[in-house]
Amino acid sequence: MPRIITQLMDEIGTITFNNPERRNALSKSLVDEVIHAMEALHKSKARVLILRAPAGSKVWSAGHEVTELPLPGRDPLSYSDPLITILREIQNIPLPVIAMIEGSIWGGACDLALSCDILIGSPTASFCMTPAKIGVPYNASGILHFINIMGINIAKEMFFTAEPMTAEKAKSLGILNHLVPVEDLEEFTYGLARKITRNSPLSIGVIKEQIRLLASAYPLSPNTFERVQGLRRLVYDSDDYAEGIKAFLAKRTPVFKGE
Ligand code: YXS
Repeated sequence: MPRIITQLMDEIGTITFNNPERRNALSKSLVDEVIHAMEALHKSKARVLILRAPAGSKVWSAGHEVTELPLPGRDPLSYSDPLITILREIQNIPLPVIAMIEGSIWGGACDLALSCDILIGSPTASFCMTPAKIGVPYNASGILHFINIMGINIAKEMFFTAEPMTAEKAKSLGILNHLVPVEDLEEFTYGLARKITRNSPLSIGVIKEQIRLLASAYPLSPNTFERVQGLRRLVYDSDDYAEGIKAFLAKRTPVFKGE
């Protein structure tokens, strides 16, 4: 059973998550299907992509598939992790990717939505960043992404509290480009996509890549990089990281001891 639905009409490619049983959790299989669909739509001359959940969804995506998180001793968000891979794919494809958001977004799926170029949400949208809830050491490029988009203080609050942010708050912070009534979401999103298809795809693709390069232009010395990785290893080697995953799978509140 495919975990996504792919459509192409009027140079607008649509990828719809279609794994409601797992609340569209970003498993390797779902991510692989999305990446394949993005590449196929790009080859089929789509000029803009829309990433969405089915109309009426309560959950846009529940984030990383927790059962696929490695147990202590291995980096849970390594360069080749499916979630990290799809974030790069979205940021690197020379097409605007629009996140059309109905429902709640959790953990790594927030980074997925924020990796899209334009976010359009309905009032049912919410954003909850969960690494601290599970005991995961989020990765450096992901944290930089949040700092760039919402500023340091809001990013800290999202990561430290693991509390959902409402659509209204996300709009006020510029995280959402547009906040529209749920009944208008589809028409508004496709209307904006159509405007993009009328403009120069070459110019758009280059401007997207320029913005990505300029936004990530933070040179890290090797020493700083090694310090970041060492700090993250302390977390993913910890009992707290194991406890966070065990508690999630057992559907109970984790008891973190700070070790
Ligand atoms: O009990 P069954 O077997 O039917 O499975 C349930 C859930 O366990 C499962 N499920 C997930 N499985 C693996 N990974 C997930 N992220 C995940 N989310 C859900 O799907 C089945 C239906 O879920 P259920 O019964 O809870 O649905 P609900 O409608 O009552 O609640 C929907 C949610 C999204 C509020 C709830 O499922 C939820 O809180 N999910 C976890 C959200 C979350 O904490 N995501 C973060 C994943 S970790 C991650 O993204 C990064 C590593 S990080 O944390 O660093 O950002």
